[in-house]
Amino acid sequence: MRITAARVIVTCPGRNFVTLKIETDQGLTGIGDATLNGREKAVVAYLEDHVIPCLIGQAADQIEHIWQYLYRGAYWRRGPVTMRAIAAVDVALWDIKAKAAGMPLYQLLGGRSRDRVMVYGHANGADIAETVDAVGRYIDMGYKAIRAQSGIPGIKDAYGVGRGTLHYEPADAALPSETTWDTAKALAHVPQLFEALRATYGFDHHLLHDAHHRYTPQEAASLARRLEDFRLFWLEDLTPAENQAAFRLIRQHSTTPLAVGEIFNTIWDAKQLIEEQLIDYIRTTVVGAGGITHLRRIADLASLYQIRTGCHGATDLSPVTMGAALHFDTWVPNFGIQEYMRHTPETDAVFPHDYHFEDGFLHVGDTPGHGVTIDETLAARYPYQPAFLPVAMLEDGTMWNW
Ligand code: EZ4
Ligand code: CO
Repeated sequence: MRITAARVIVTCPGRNFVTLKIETDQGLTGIGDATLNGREKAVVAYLEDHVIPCLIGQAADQIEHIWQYLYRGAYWRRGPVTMRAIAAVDVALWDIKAKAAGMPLYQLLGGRSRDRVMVYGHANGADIAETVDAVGRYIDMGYKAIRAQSGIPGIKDAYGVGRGTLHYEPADAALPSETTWDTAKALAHVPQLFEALRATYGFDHHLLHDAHHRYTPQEAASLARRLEDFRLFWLEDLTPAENQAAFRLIRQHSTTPLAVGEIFNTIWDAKQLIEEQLIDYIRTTVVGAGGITHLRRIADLASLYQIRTGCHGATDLSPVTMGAALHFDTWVPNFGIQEYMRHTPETDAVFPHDYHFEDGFLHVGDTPGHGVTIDETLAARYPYQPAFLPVAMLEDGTMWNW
């Protein structure tokens, strides 16, 4: 079975998505997600100019070989653009292989390790009272695990706070919007949020929080320690992780479980964090880290150290990534949790899929392949719209980490 054609489909049903479609001489096709939030066109060019010409004529069933060809063969390794392009090819080829076998993708990975996949939803509000209400709505919808973020007095557009809809979407402006950050204000506020949540709902639900890279290691250690009594499922991205050893300081001071990795591209970004057991959950997902082929290597390394998976699943990862991730989650022995920020009805219509949510869990489908397709006619009705993620600044104008 040879690859005869491949093309990139860009669509914006409320937000931008980049999808790669691969065709074969057997009539089988597969799709993979290549969306890089706020930098979409870079991956489009990488695929169209530098990847697709090399794919034509290759054996579609040699997924590992093609992965190595694109990774080693490019000479220039790693990075979000390269690894998302490789992920798109990889997922499209796994889709084709599973269709050729007449099996859902999780069967090719080794079959089920579980019946259903626990997910966490995103609750947020302008202040603590609003966030407490929002968490209540997620509990009513059946969620077992909920991420809670709240506005912080004195901080403009704190990370994770939506504007009145269930579909929080940070990439919402044709140029980056300016938000602010103040660590002292956040450190005073976040423990109060979790105190209120535990006082209102008790300890029957898993609560999570995303710090989005804002704290220094010392501040991060302080926050993790002060949240211990509220028994979080995890505290995410406390400090930037380019310096993986920074997490030693946090670990020395707190037993709050830590999650990192949604912006990692490869196993090398997480190697020290995993080998020194500095984290509890690894957040890399299919589109972020080179597809199924590379993600399962990361999960296997993590499993040696009792670290579990917690795949990134924000709305900027298309339903194609969500579908592929659910096959991975259904198989991976050291599964922890899956992020699930629901897509809009417009997005779901462009990407018909066979997974479904029920009572706090996502259920993978049994359609051969990864179970997600693209309605190209509908996709064509939503042209690309420039959209950037915001930037974050301190009060004096100093650039900070968004
Ligand atoms: O800000 O995916 O855990 N989830 C997150 C996301 C990220 C977006 C960035 O594109 O941190 O909301
Ligand atoms: Co995050």
